[in-house]
Amino acid sequence: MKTQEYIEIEEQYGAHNYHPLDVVITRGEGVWVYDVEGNRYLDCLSAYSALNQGHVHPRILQALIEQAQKVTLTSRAFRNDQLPLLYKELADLSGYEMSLPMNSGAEAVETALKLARKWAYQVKGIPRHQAEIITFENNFHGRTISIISFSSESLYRDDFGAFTPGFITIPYGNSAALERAITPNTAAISVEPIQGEAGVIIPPPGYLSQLREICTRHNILFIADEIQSGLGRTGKLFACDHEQVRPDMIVIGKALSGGFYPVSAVLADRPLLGLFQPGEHGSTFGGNPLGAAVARAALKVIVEEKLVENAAQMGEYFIEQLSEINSPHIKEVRGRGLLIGVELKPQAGGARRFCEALQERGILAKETHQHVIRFAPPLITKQADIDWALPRIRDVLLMP
Ligand code: IF1
Repeated sequence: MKTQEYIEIEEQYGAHNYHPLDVVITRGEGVWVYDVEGNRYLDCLSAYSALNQGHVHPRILQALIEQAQKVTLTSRAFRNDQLPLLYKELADLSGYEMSLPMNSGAEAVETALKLARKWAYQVKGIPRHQAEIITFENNFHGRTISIISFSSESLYRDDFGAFTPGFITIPYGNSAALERAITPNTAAISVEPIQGEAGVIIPPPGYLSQLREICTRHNILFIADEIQSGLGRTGKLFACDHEQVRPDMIVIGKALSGGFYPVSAVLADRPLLGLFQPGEHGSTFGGNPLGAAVARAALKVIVEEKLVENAAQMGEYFIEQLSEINSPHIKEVRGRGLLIGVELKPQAGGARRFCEALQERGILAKETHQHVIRFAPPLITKQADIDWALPRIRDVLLMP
């Protein structure tokens, strides 16, 4: 079947909640994907950072196959022999004493919010049902009703109320705004250390440590959503590490499974994660042995293949080279590690046409927020891959 036939079937039978580029991928390997016509593309999106280890990483594939032949799902009514090892390895890697496994990123964010509320009532002493959680403009934490209740993007929320109460939204990048928003009922802040969906927005230097200081001073939990920025993407294990900030809870997902399987988790120390009692929270698939085995292999690849270090080095090179492109369309090139945004001027006519032109030249990238092209290739990217891409990117950015 040809590309157009797949697209027609998809448009007829599938819900139209996406506007994908017209490329039908049938195979992936490392940093490359192949479409049904046999064309090859450099993947500069990495499934929104879920593919930090690259497509179909052989060691993660092996773990998946081996575990799939043994046992895939036990439910948490019984124990399995993979989850304890994932817990231990996550603790050793992250420095957090405990973790709680879920599946999608949004579920793990919901988990963190529930835990913050429980902490507010049981530990901080906020009157029940009065806890407030502070969030930030242009945030992206997922698609559930509670999460879109604090979205500032009308597309994500306007037709989907009634909303979950208990959330306050303040500007991002301004620590004085946090100071002003705090009340005796403030339980937590939930923040992306770099805002991905908002267009790779990097907060001003010192911002995260200011937030940390304010939270500590007011006895407020610092929840970092590192679902996109974590696990090496920005050249540190966690983006908060750039400012030596240690959140009270870190939410991870995406690359925790190397793109094989949805696995997410909340990381925290025992005084917090120990608050959940049996029955208060859970998930049929969360912590299943297949997901746990895949996550263990995905973490091992990040460490043993030095993907964090590679992201730092390749990111610096990629950003430097992109910054040298002298295009009248470019407003700013910014990024950290291999999470890079090229913001175009409004007159450029939107990032979409540039992404389509990149596709024609064998590079898959995705626009975000109309004017930003996001470059986020897998963390296994080598300099030769970037050198292959650069003249093509330059070509596209020099289009009229
Ligand atoms: C889609 C964006 C990226 C996330 C952060 C939680 C989640 C995400 C920081 C939820 C998910 C994805 C979802 C994907 C598009 C994508 C995205 F453009 F929408 F914002 F990456 F930049 N926290 N981000 O980035 O995780 O429940 O999806 O597993 O199509 O919605 P999830």
